[in-house]
Amino acid sequence: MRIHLVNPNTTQSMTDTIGEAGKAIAATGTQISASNPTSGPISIEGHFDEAISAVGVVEEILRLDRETQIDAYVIACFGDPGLLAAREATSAPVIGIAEAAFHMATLIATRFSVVTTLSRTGIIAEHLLEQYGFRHHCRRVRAAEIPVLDLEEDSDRALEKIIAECRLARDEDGIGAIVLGCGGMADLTETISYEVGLPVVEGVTAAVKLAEALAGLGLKTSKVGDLAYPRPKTFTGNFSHLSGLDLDRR
Ligand code: 5HY
Repeated sequence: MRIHLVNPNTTQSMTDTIGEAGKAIAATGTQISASNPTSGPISIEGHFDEAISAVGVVEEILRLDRETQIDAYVIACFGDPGLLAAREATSAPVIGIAEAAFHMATLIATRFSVVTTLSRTGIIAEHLLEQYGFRHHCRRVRAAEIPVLDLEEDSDRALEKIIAECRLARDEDGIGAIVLGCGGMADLTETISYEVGLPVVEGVTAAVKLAEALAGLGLKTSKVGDLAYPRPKTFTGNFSHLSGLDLDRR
């Protein structure tokens, strides 16, 4: 089985962190690969970055489906950018790390809090909690107030701040688990869980295991209704290469 992780930001070192975290927990027989778009934001820290990155996510999935056989995709950014568009574009399952982490957290705790990077992106997680139906399971979306790339460039200080916020969540929120709110935190799960004394659910690893389950069951994205392949049409300008794209016939 092949699972491909798409890092929607364009920072290769974070893509490497994400890929290594996926490989570390993949089952025997599961091949993990990872990539990021060549064009797009180096980090995703708000609605504007999310919108731009979503195109790159879908283009990466179109490219990989053209070039090889992928059994499932993971969108490795906590805003799940481009998730439904990606599901239109491929028949493989596509899992966002936020939805994966929320699902997993509700299986081990009745209440959890999210700890993400910047408070300005917290609303994105709140919107997803509502959209996915987990709003009443989440007590609070917190932020360590660290720029996303500090996870790569100032990792010791970033870890300290994340642990401190997780400890506040443990002491104040009445929760049983923590959800880490950034793909770049994929290698921090064990350390944070040890330091905080709570189960920690991290989206990349949760999504890989869910992807293995879906692919193992032979389940693919439904092509009936709104997730059917996009209707072929003309695209203009920078997207003209998508004109006449007829994925049904591929
Ligand atoms: C992520 N940004 O997972 C999000 C985290 C965030 O570049 N990868 C990013 O803070 O929204």
